Amino acid sequence: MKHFKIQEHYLLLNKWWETLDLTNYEKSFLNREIISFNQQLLRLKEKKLRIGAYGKSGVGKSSVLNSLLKKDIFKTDIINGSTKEIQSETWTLKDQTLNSLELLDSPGFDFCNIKFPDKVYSCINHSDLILFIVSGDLNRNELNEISSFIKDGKKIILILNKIDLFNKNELKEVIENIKFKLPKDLNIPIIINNENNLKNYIAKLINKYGEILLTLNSIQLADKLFLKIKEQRLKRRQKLAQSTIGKFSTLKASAVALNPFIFFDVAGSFAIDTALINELSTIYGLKLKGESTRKIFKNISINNLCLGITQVGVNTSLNLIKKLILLTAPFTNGLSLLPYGPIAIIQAAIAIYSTKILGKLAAKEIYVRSKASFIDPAILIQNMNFNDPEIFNYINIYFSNRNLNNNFISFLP
Ligand SMILES: Nc1nc2c(ncn2[C@@H]2O[C@H](COP(=O)(O)OP(=O)(O)O)[C@@H](O)[C@H]2O)c(=O)[nH]1
Ligand SMILES: [Mg+2]
Repeated sequence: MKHFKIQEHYLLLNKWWETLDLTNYEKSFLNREIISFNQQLLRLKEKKLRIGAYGKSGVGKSSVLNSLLKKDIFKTDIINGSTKEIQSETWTLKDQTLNSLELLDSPGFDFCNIKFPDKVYSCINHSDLILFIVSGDLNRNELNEISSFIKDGKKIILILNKIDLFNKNELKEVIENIKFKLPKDLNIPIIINNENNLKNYIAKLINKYGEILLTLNSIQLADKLFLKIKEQRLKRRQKLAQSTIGKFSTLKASAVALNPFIFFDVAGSFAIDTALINELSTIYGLKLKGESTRKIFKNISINNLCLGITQVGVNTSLNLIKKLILLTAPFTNGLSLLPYGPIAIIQAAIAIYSTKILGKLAAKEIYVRSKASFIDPAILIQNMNFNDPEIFNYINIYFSNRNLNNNFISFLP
């Protein structure tokens, strides 16, 4: 653990950020996220760890932080707390690898006088470490807040405050109850706020994991921003792709329907499909050479027999009918040309339908291939080695949730 290279991670993350190449629209769309990520990146560079206190009103958040600071910095109040906005204070702890520590005090999450409750959650959610403060057994709201943090991949410590209000047996029971309600696999530490107990625990934890917590949190924030950018880009491409597919369907339908010659379909249809695949790949930023286009085309046709059959099979059988009609035409004095109209319409409908399916499938195929061109900050986390379950478990939870949210198939045409 001593060899953890925080500087190296900062450089990698900074490089990722610089090469991201955001458009002006993206910059204004994600303005808030970008600002807070920049701040985090700066804290990573300066090795500044941020610790946020969170909990209901009146549990003693401000008091706990004051006891850590050994100074009455944050205002406390008998009636449901007096903190109305997030406040911060630098905490000097001796014997640490980090350059500085910052403590954030927050209004109670259940406090109805807060201007922007979402902002409080998201600000504390950006901290590298969360002190979740309670003054007794956990209620349902507290559990909900805790599970949100866990889903967001946050490292939290539960702090039991106001223990002077319990006798020994009651205290034991409260701790048992809390333990029972917390998720078992995460081993969230429950620390009693008793004299120097809490300070010693945090000091030890930061000494061992401070740099890792700061780095992981920075990468996680980068990752969350990355997913947002990706979603936004895919949504924009979805619109473009949809209109391109529409354009090609119409093109093909008219080519098929208007073409009086029976030879058009196979060769002409392939040319249009190839052009569509190429145009879609340009939209998704994937440069395709002729060979890859054919591969995508082949993949789609093999994996989607139905499409192949509608496309080729129906075309051929209709062509056959068309051919027969045309062939018989001279012998029937043009009478048999009459059914040619409806057949052309059916063919055009099939052309539209199959081109739409082809476009959707091609976009999916192209998207999967183009994924490699996104630099994914999560890879940075995967490349970090930690054998410590304390860190490893909560990163795993972050990843399983991330992968659930990282299903971008719905943003494809
Ligand atoms: N009995 C007792 N009261 C406490 C303790 N810690 C804080 N308090 C009191 O609880 C009230 C609310 O504390 P405060 O820190 O303002 O809570 P916050 O709203 O979570 O910031 C204040 O009157 C504090 O004096 C404690 O350990 N024991
Ligand atoms: Mg307070």
